[in-house]
Amino acid sequence: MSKNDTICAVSTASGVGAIAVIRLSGAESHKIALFIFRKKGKQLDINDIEPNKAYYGEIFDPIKDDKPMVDDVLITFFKAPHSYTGEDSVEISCHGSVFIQQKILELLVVRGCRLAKPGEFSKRAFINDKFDLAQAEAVADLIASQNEAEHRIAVNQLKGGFSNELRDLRSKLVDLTSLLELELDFSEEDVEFADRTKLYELLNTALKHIGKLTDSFRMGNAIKNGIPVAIVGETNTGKSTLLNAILGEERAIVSDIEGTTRDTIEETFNIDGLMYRFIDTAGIRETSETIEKIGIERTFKKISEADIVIGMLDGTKSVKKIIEAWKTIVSHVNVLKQKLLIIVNKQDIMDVATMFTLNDDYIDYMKPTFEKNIENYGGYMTDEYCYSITGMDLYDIRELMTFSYISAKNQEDVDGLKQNIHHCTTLPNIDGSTTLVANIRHFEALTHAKESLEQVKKGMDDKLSADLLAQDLRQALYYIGSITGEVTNSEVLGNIFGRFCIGK
Ligand SMILES: Nc1nc2c(ncn2[C@@H]2O[C@H](COP(=O)(O)OP(=O)(O)OP(=O)(O)O)[C@@H](O)[C@H]2O)c(=O)[nH]1
Ligand SMILES: [Mg+2]
Repeated sequence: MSKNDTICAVSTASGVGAIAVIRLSGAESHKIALFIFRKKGKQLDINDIEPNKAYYGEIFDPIKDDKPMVDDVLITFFKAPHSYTGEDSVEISCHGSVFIQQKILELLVVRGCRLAKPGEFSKRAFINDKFDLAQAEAVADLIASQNEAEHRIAVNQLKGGFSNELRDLRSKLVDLTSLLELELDFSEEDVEFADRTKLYELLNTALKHIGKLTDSFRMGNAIKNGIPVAIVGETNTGKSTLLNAILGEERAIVSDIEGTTRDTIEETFNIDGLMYRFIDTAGIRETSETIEKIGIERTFKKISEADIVIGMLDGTKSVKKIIEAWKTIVSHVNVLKQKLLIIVNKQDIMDVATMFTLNDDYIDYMKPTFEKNIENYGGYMTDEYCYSITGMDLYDIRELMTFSYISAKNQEDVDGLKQNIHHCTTLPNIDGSTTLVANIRHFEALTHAKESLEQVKKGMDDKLSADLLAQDLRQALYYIGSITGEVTNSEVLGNIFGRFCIGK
């Protein structure tokens, strides 16, 4: 299959719409489109076509004797290299009937077009240097973006912010590699062109830079796939009821049988423009049932992966039981890294006395945990002391011990909970210049690059020869270059563009 054959596809979403856009790209695209287009009953000459101008006219079937009209269309011709793909291309805006779309495609194919494969237009754009690989992936992300934060990350990547950062990094490392390689030519003479102190400096800067990018992945990924919020607690506390209340649909099975939810259930939900991934988990309890046990193991795993944990307590239980359940949850959450929201459910039927006791006595219940060593301080907890033993300041601990009350079943105070979730989400300020790594392929490449650079540093500590250092440096360069596509192979390309939709 020739690289330059002319391809065509419907570029708008599949199905019926008000209008649909059919796109052609390749050396023959103008010629082929003109075969089936007429304006005021006349076919146009290819030499009279003005690029970037929309022509109003008809697509007709040139094969049938009476040459019937297929549709009223607007058609635009683009001249290479000034097009999305960098090739001659054409866009036909027709009415959105599926029949019309298929008919036009059929006419184009008869005239020598080939149906495009997924992502083939973007792949051609990449090959013609219209953008690099990271930018091509940003196109896919942009199409898939569902909220403002996701959209901003994609726009930044598309504009080349991320690519420029990588290019900078890469060019510095290339300079270094060349200096090291120069030493190889003079290996007999024991010279060092690459100043080792400078080399250390540069490596440290590069490592810091890459570290910042890889660190941003947790957040970038959360924005892309939804910030993970795990709903956890003992069986029958109402976790599944809460999931349903948040989503506004009966997604999870609710019943008064303990251990109803066996496996985790995940659903995304948008709160004020941010996407959250709510994870309903199997209730925590002692059980000998194998499947339930596996479910509970999964609950613990989901807790550790979540950014926000909703620890749910059953308000109809005794205060003692509630506090025990609370402790179990707290012990599984890394309160320094994760946000924990403690809620007491079933406020509609819970005993008011329980509520008072919980509110008044929680400090006492906390004492054994956080104030164990405090006697030395005469029972007075200072912020500094609190921090030194818990790693948190008093304010945060108080927050951890603040129970809020809801009724998931009656949807009471569920909106307040949603607002709390939104408030406790700490997102970096994403503006046009923020680079967040949101793509697993980029994250992996950066992680490998980091490992290689660390290897170089270690090699320098061990006074390894320039050729060995250069080898690891080249490895790091390879990984960084693989992100933007400066080095790549057809398998990687196939993988990336294969995930695009047809017509993109
Ligand atoms: N009165 C009252 N009952 C509730 C409330 N929330 C849940 N329930 C009831 O509590 C029972 C258990 O609810 P689920 O949502 O299935 O509880 P769960 O925590 O998912 O339970 P497991 O999946 O077994 O861990 C059901 O009978 C619910 O109707 C509430 O706010 N008030
Ligand atoms: Mg459940």
